[in-house]
Amino acid sequence: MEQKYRVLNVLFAGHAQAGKSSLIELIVGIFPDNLDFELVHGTTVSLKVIQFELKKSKLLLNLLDTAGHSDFKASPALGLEFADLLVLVVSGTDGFQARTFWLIEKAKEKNIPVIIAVTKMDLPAANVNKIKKDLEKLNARMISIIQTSAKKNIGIEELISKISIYTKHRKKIEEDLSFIILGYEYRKGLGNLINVGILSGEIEPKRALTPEVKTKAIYSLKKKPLNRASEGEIVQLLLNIDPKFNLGTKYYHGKFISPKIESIMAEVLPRKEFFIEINDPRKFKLSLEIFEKLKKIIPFDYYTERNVINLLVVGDLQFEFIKERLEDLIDFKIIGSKIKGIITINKVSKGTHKSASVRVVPRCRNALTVSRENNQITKLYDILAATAACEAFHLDGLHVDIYSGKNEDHIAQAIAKAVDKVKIIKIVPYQDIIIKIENYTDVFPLIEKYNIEVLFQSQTDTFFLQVKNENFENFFNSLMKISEGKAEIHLFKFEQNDVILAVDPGTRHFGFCLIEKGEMPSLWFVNMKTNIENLRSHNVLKRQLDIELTNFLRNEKDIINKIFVGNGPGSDFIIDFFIEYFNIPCDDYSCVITDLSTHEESGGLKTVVKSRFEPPDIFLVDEFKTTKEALFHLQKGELVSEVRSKGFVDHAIAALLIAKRGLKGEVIKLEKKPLKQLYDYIVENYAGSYSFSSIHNVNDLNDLKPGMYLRVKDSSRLDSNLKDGDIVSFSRFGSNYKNFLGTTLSGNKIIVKFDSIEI
Ligand SMILES: Nc1nc2c(ncn2[C@@H]2O[C@H](COP(=O)(O)OP(=O)(O)OP(=O)(O)O)[C@@H](O)[C@H]2O)c(=O)[nH]1
Ligand SMILES: [Mg+2]
Repeated sequence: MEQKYRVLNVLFAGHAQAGKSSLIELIVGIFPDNLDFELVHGTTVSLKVIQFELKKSKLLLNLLDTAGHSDFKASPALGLEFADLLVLVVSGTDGFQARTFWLIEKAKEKNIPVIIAVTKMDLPAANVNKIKKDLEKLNARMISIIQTSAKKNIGIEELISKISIYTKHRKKIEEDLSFIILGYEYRKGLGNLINVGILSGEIEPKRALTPEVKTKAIYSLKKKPLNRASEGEIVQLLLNIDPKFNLGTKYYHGKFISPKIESIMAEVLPRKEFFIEINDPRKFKLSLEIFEKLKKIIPFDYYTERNVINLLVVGDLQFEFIKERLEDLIDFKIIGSKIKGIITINKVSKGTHKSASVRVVPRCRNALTVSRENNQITKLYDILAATAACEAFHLDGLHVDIYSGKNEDHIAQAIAKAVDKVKIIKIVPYQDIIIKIENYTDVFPLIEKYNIEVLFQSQTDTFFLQVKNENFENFFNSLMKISEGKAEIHLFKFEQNDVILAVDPGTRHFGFCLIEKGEMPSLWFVNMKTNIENLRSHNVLKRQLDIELTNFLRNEKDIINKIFVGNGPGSDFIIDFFIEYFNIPCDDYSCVITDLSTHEESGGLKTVVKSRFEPPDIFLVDEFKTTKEALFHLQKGELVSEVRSKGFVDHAIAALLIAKRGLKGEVIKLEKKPLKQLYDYIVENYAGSYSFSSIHNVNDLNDLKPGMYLRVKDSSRLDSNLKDGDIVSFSRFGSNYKNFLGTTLSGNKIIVKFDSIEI
């Protein structure tokens, strides 16, 4: 029956509490929220697909209801990957809010047509003209607006008829099959079915998707068995395996591709990490099973360390969701949490909303701080209601001054408005390890498997990868295995004592990167008022840079001791500026240190190699010529993302790459016998997140006894050069111990026997 029907996938998305679910209920007669958490909290968590047939026009509508709360942003992100049409639900009383802007931007990027459904028009405060004005500001006047009310049943017919005039050309029937995993449904007797949206081609039962994975059967959402399904349809697949794919996984070219690499789901970064302790091993195992089930409802990650489970979530409400599910079954203790990475803005901004008036100030390397009438208050979380806080929750690199505000909702909206006016800058999450790989090119299977971001790939065979801390060991072992030990791995350890500022100078855009001891690199971008080639405006530009950099560097200005400048069109200009700004005693550029052999020929500045100056040395380094190429990869990854300005990513990343190049001397080479080095460096640099146990199945220093055997995973070729009986020394193993000595018992299997411990 479905075959005769035209299919249209309509995404309902909008800010939290705008009235999306209510609108769908009015159309279909079914309220989409069905999870306990959703009903208790009155907010949608996961993506729902509700079908609605328009018999007259032979149209099957797949209505996709999504979450508005930013902690569950993954659900609209997932919907955007498959939607033919976006119904942007905007509350008539609140107008445009943070999520509204984000959705309009994404729909534009993905060429998805938009209809605006203004809800709550029954309320006296509803104001559709304000929404029209907001649309004008966005240059999106063409979007049609329909006024509705779920309470008074207004505008539904008009909305449906507007939706039904859209058609989507399905031209890819002959193309290869591709689909996206939108959800899971457990069915008694059958197990887990996956809900897939077919992106192209056709699918039939008993079809081999990969050598291991086959479709056993296909069902419609109404649970009817189907002989085939094609592009645009949402159906359920029963596979020959118990599916463990993450939500948002796409299948194409015969492969399942992780959402972290491919889609805008990748934007949904974990922003907080919670540590949960469970002492009973049986319950620990059970909780992992619960987490696996929950991952089928909302995307999140976790990793374990002994009896602690570390949950990576987008925000507190998402954690609440997981916690509530766990609480019913298991006793556990929350032993801590930390914010991952920092997101901040680029300049001071003010916002007002109803009774509230606030000012937000970027604080690049601090977590969120708040003051009300000049009194410091602890955390914004304490004063903001969960559903209202929208993006403000995640703008950790901020200070917020609250001048007035009767309630939390007003304050949150005012913050969101202030933030909306300025650029948002994201900074690298610090848990990740950045490595460089040489001598081996076939790293892509591992990139998928271990959810790795490709930061940079050179034309030769060098890769810069950002590897999740918790995946590092497995990744390392696998790489050694598949490359048969050929791959050369370098680990980036940022120079511990230097504070480094790097800049990628363009003629109009400057990217800055600051690297400090024990800190993640911070990025800054300056869009110059005019082109630096215009000599007469140099003084104006220098004043602009002065303000921007002072804002970015704050107290760190005085402790910077190295500057790396990319050899670009603006390098002479920025060097001049730095000499003044940092008050560097420097005649004839004698403070500039360069290793550029070609620089003199290019007619640039004369350079003298000198060892040291106080304060900072300026290093002129070869610019990455392939910034564009890096950008190509980076935009898919998450190192940095920009919200409004296109130039930001390009230059800021280049600055980071320049800084890394500048730190070339600090790159540590891991040998192929890395037991010692791998351990040392990981423990030294990432202490707390790696334990010896996860590498060697030893839980404690005390567990290591002379005569005991230490087995490193069979798959590892780390020590393939070792011969039986070779002596292995483990140095600097904890402060109380000088050395461990071991003998290898079997070179390839790397079984090491501990011989002695020097204390
Ligand atoms: N007065 C009035 N209230 C409405 C209308 N539509 C929804 N509401 C109320 O607004 C609140 C949120 O409605 P939902 O439909 O759950 O909103 P939502 O957009 O799905 O919310 P999230 O799932 O949290 O993003 C509920 O209390 C509804 O009763 C409307 O047309 N008029
Ligand atoms: Mg809802």
